[in-house]
Amino acid sequence: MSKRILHTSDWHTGRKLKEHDRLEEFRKFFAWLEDVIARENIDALIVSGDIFDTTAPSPKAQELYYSFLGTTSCRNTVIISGNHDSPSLIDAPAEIMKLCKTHVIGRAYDDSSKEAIILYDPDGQPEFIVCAVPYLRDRDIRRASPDDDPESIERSMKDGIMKHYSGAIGRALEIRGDSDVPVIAMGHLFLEAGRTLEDEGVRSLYVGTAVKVGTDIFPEDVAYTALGHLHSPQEVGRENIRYSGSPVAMTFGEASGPAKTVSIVEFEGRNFSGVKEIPVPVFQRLERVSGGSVQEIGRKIEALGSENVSIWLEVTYTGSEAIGDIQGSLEDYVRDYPLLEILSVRDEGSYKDITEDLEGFTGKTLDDITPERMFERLIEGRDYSEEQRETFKAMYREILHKIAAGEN
Ligand SMILES: [Mn+2]
Repeated sequence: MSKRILHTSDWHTGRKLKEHDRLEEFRKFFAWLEDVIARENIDALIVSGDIFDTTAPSPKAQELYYSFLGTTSCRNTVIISGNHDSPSLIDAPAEIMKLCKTHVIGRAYDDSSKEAIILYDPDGQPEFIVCAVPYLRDRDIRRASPDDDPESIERSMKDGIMKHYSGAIGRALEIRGDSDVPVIAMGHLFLEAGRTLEDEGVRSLYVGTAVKVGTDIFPEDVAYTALGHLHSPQEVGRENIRYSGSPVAMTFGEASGPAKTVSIVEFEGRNFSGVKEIPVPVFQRLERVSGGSVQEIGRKIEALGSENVSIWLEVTYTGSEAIGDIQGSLEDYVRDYPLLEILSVRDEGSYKDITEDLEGFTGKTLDDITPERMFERLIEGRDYSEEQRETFKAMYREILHKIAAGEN
């Protein structure tokens, strides 16, 4: 008989957009998710990190999360923390969560074999073995040394990640033995072949510059690898290694990218037998509008307004003529459409002066330039040796990584 899991990640519950509350969207998402779980006869729910958007989510955001877990019809749930989560906040209710068949792993164990978890079917037989490896922080996998340089840090982090996974997966395969129970690996990390929205021309603050590892850390014996961290749904290398992607568009850039999905994965015996992506409805439309004049932008706003649905707008003015108060000039257009709301206005013209000075940046806005590229540009003109340059770049990447990971 076949068995199925629902794989999702990167909920970022409590996420705000330009200070706009999005709790209503998350409430609708959880209701929709529960419908899918019931309709599709899901045996286990697998959530691969970034449960909350910050390490200190609001009580309202936590209420949505706990209400969903307390009422879901899913028999078993496994949740790991991501780089945005507080490991101790995720772990705090671990014991009480077990009462509702939910396993949470916030902080990595020193002994990673403890992250191999057995899920049981209603007859008390093992149904899945899950390697619930949370996002691995520097201190989880590496001992700092006074001789550290950025390259050795990266190398030892990679080694630490490999070792940690091999402990968890090794234990899971040992438990499985000759049985027919599928082994599922989880992770919140950046695989080398993973695609980010940045590759599609959208800057993403969500990924940062975490250490990347190869797909070879997941042996063929693992039936399925359920990943989180990258927000576009995608398989990496093999059909059974996947990022489910985030269910709610985090930014205007994400909203214009690939459709949001959750993944339903099927197993025959111990083997992966197929995956289908279920598109997540858009609970709040986000649209980018740009134009070289207020009138041009205004016409586009009117066209969206006539659709008569709630739309949040990000407006970009691309004209060269300086306009004092673009937001004010556009209010006349939105006034007639109560369902439209302008969340942000970008004046590309004002960036031009800054970016045109910088060779290679002409015609780009600050949003198109990655922090790494800007830093490279900064040190290019200076009298450093190639070796010094590489060292500075690696140190800079390390800082970005720590910011993205929410570490201090
Ligand atoms: Mn994320």
